[in-house]
Amino acid sequence: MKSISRFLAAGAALVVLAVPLAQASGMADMSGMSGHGSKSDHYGVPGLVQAVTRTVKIATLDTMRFSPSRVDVRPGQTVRFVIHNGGRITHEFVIGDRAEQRAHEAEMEAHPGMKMDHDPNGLTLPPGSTRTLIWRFPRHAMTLEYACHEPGHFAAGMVGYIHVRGPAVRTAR
Ligand SMILES: [Cu+2]
Repeated sequence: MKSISRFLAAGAALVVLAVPLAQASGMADMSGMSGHGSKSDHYGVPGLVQAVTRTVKIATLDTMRFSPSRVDVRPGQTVRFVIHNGGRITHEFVIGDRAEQRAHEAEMEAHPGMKMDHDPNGLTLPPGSTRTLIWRFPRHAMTLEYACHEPGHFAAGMVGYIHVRGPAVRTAR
């Protein structure tokens, strides 16, 4: 019985995870049709692994920097970010526009130690870890930021820039 209920719990967790992702990609496909939607519509949505056309490696540095600190992508492109923390302290990698980064920073100040892994646009990276985030960028040109919101890091300049520009990528689906 115990294993069955554990199995059911795992299934329920998968459904809970799958629904927001499906909703997010559905919304992105309707971009331009209506102004409302999730807060992340306009800066992209979690991407599907089958849609990845490019991998970008980024390192978090204990000097409160990302390397590289600038990435250029094309509108509509789905990018796999592979983030490596080779340092001695925990860092984050959170994608968003400036308003999202400000809001996230305020949230982290209010709740220190909070782990952001439940947000689809962010990762927490303990020392020595490598993690992956797949993101599909919006179909319009804009500048996004990736930032670390561990206490004091964003204020110290731990932010990078993603320039979405050039001809849009044609997606198969
Ligand atoms: Cu950091």
